[in-house]
Amino acid sequence: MNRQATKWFVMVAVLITAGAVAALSHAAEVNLSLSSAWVRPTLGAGRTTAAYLTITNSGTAADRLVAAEIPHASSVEIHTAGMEDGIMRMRRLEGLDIAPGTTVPLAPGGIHIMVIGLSEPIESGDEVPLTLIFEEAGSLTITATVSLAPPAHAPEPVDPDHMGENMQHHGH
Ligand SMILES: [Cu+2]
Repeated sequence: MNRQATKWFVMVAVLITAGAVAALSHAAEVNLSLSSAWVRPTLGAGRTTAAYLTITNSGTAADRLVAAEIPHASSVEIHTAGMEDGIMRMRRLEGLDIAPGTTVPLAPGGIHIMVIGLSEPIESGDEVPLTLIFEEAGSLTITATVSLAPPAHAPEPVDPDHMGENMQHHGH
């Protein structure tokens, strides 16, 4: 090969390699699974509650939770909770990033699915379909058990002092 030909050969090789890398990155996949879903029963006349679960992305691409649905709820929001000035406060999130290779626990005292304006009460022992909508994976539905306390294998509460009725779910 003369010098000019070598130069072209290298250039073509670089382009082919770049193409292969691009093809590989396009092959990156989201592989989401949902587990340990539970929702608190409504209490008395209250029609607002919270749902929790574990989201695992065992794929190689990121995804983002952007919405959630539960039957008979007027709205369902993604919330985060935390202590601010000694008071447990909740804040609405526009979305929740699920990085590849991570498990994201939604648990009391932390990120949760806020269920607002149920048209009928839900009681312990019921089962409720919880649908999560992701940018890449689309809609995924899991059956959530209605329970006052986290079922076995559910993510640990973020802050046990602020579980249950201590958590203010109104006025936000
Ligand atoms: Cu909330």
